[in-house]
Amino acid sequence: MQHALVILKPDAIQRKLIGKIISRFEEKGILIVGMKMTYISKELAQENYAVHEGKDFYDPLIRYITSGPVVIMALKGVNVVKVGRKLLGATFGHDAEPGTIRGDYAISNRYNIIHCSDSPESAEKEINLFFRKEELLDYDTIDLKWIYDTSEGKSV
Ligand code: FUP
Repeated sequence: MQHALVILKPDAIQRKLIGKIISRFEEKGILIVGMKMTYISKELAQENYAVHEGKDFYDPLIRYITSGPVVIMALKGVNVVKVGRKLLGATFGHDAEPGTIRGDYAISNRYNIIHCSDSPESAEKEINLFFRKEELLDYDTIDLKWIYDTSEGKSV
């Protein structure tokens, strides 16, 4: 199984969308294995968005992500990076398809509600950035055998 890091950004919290957004992941069959509500420090934000350093939207992006509490989740599921990115929709709210999280709740280029890792490699890096090992929980839910075919000893 794969992991992905998701951040419900400050606009999601201010607009009281936490429950609705988390439901999308739960209903899809994705397991939440770590979750916290916190502020992101400037240093952590800069590290998380290092690939965008130097771009014109970098400073406002850092201001935005550090502007209020966020909810950070570590997710687990088959191909969960790709699935998570699909659930989010396109980066800009006005581009994102209706039915996706950004498509339903965002219209801005920047205030786009949510972040999800874009590769398994960045997922691992981001999860290590925001969670200590002991904050990631190893458990299954009782519906696992109806979310996946587990009859052959693996989740298909
Ligand atoms: P995504 O992976 O979909 O979150 O998008 P990017 O990594 O390309 O961008 C990271 C964040 O920068 C976006 F979520 C929003 C912000 N951004 C801007 O504010 N302006 C831009 O032109 C592009 C991205």
